[in-house]
Amino acid sequence: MIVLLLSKGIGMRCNSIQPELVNDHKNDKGKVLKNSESCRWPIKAVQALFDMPFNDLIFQAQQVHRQHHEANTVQLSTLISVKTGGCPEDCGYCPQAARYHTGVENQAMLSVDSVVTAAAAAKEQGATRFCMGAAWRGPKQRDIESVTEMISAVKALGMETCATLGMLKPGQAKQLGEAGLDYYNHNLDTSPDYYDAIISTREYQDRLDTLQEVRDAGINVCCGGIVGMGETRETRAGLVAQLANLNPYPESVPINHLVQVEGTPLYGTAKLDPLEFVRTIAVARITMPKAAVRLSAGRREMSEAVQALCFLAGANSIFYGDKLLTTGNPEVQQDQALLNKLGMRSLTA
Ligand code: SAM
Ligand code: DTB
Ligand code: SF4
Repeated sequence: MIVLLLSKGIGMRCNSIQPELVNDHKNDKGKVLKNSESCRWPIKAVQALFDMPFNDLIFQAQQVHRQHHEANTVQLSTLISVKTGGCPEDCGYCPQAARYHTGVENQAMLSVDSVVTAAAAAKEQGATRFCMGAAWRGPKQRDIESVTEMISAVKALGMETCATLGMLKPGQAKQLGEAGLDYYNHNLDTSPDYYDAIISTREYQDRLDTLQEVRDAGINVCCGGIVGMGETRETRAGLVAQLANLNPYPESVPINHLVQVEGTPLYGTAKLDPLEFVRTIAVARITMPKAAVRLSAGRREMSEAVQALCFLAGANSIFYGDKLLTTGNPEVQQDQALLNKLGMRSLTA
């Protein structure tokens, strides 16, 4: 039976089969975070959602979606790679890692002018957020100085700003925030138990530490992961549980489908059943009711029907524009046609 639990307190809702209501929350450093009546999602409860009959799961996700969001609205974010390739890390999915031979050409930092031109074009096409990505382990101080210029200039166009620059050292998030950064994207990528199969050059805890820096600087957290990397359903549930148990959970949750790029270790991984991807979106929606759940990388390889199911399952944000960072995304006209066909409208600035 599907139960809707309402907290007795400040009105935070836990929609689920069996979430646990907790008052204090320990983060992974063992630090107790106070003033945080929230839901804790045991992996078993998240797995139980994944295991529901498909129609029941999608129905519940759509109900949760409608309690917290406008049903037919989607937020559009455009990506740009401000520094491409040559990354020292070993993320097994990534075409920008220097150690894999993927054909991605290294490109030095873009100029502020060219970033602003691209942002203005994205705004013209209807994007409300502009996300700047860099192939770094983390930014150096001089990188922060260049990126803060870009952030302020994009912000001045009246767009929301987002950056994804890798791990942040203490103090760096604050500088980005002061420049006008609205969101910082840093993904957990997968569950803690599968993590070592994908990345060895940084720890799971490093990612959690960066997310805490972002939180502490008062910047919105954009944090999600990738599915289709050969993981099990339990691993997908583990990822969603990690995200949902962040306190508070991220404002924005990108669910990426692995884009397989020749030359990366994950190239040739067995394909994930598209309905399992839809389930992941639905479970993210139910466990993080107020978050924007972004149907992220991998849309170009998805049918319109699967994308429509993702929207039905509660996705309400997409990457918009012909390119992600180095790989393709559906053409703008194609996305506009899809949204029209579905009677969906985009958020306006
Ligand atoms: N270098 C920074 C970092 O790793 O934090 C920022 C850019 S990195 C490309 C941002 C995210 O893109 C990764 O964490 C991963 O989740 C996603 N990503 C990278 N390559 C991908 C691929 N081939 N398919 C799906 N998602 C991918
Ligand atoms: C996110 O979660 N997905 C985006 C964004 N955040 C930076 C990146 C997807 C990258 C796909 C592979 C590429 O184009 O290089
Ligand atoms: Fe580097 Fe980011 Fe790619 Fe990892 S995901 S190899 S850190 S660019």
